[in-house]
Amino acid sequence: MVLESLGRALNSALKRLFGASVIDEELVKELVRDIQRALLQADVDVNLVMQITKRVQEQALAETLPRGISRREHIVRVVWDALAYFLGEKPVPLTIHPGKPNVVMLVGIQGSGKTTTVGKLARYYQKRGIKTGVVCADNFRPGAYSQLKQLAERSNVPFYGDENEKNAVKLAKRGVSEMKKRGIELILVDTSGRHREEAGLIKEMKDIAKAIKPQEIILVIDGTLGQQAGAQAAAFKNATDIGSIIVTKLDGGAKGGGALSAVAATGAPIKFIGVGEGMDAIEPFNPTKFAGRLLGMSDIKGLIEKVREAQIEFDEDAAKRMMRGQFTLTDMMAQLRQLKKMGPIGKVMEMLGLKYKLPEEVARLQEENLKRFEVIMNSMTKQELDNPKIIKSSRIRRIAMGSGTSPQDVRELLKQYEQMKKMMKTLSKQRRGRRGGFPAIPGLPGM
Ligand SMILES: Nc1nc2c(ncn2[C@@H]2O[C@H](COP(=O)(O)OP(=O)(O)OP(=O)(O)O)[C@@H](O)[C@H]2O)c(=O)[nH]1
Ligand SMILES: [Mg+2]
Repeated sequence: MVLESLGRALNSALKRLFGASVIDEELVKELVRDIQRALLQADVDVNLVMQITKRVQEQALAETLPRGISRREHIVRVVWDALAYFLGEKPVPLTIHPGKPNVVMLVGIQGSGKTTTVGKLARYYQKRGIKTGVVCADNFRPGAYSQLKQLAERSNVPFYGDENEKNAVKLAKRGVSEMKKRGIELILVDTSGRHREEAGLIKEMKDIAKAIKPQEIILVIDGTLGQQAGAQAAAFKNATDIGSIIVTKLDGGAKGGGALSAVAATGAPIKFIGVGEGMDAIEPFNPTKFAGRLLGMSDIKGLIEKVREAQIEFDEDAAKRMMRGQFTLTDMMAQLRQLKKMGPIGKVMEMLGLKYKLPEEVARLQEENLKRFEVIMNSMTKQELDNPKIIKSSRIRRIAMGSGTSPQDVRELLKQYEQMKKMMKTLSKQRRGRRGGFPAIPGLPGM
């Protein structure tokens, strides 16, 4: 597993939580101490460690618990959130415009894993249907040419290189134009790592970048550097505004946590991580998922689902449409499904800061009803679902026949729909009378 030792330590900290009979301040203190120890061992910067654990301490015993979540689950989630936050929170994917040449250049100090990563990325994108090619612009290291050529051949990816060219800028330029001629969509340029420090690296990066105008420059950082990786990331981030980062070797050394958190702290986006020597050992970096895995995903997977469900799936487009008075049967079904998960929709309204008492029948709607509605709706056409007004007697008969229900059942569904539609109208009027928007609550986009 990636960052095995950190994961193990964090997981055993959580086990203490699940094993305890009472959860009190003392236990949270112990938990926090365990987490601190685990993070410091993974070479996470002391200040970051303090911030992470402060967050945990403050939120662990918070007075109100999210609906349906136990104190233990809440604490796991707080820890998980804190870790994700310090790993960068949001994933930032590499943007590739298909059908056009996308030039991506990899730089990094000696031995950081550039060539290997070029090979891995080529394979990764080739597999996903992007025409990918690799360019060897490293004329410094003997063997660089054949190293990349072999990797390319193994994945069946076009390769460009020239062992006799002494000028790296020319080499890069020729390689890129060659790949463009061949209609390659993702052109990955491997550069030399003759530098041992950031300053020299950045000078050469600028020279080559001027010549080939990459849409993105990726700094490859060795994750075994631990928190020292932060300095490299910071220097790089200051030098380019089209930069992102790949942290490699997170399968090895115990310091990967330090490297990831230090890089994330600079604000430079980490797009992939390298997790092994094999050609498939690369993963898009998703801080939230990664944090979950560190904590032992199998243990908290259910929790994540539970929390997600409790956070009300919220389709912003649908909500906006509804507020304009456009409310379809499909919308109703989505609402009813949420209701099933969430308890009374009135509660949802309350959370949105709106006072509305839902008609009793709707609030009491049972699962059985929901299932029948679903069956009935399956026999409707898209037109009917979008515009139930057109459903008159003959259509009602057809739908009842098709779904094995009675016309009365179909009418009941339509009645339910009318009621909810009315409610949406009332809501939307109420909203217009207020100060122009829903207050944002956690987990829900503001409107
Ligand atoms: N365990 C592990 N090893 C890796 C990973 N990425 C690269 N390596 C190894 O690190 C070593 C150096 O990798 P290269 O790709 O040659 O590094 P480079 O940056 O191109 O090196 P130079 O061109 O000399 O600057 C090789 O032995 C790779 O197999 C990784 O994610 N995990
Ligand atoms: Mg190399």
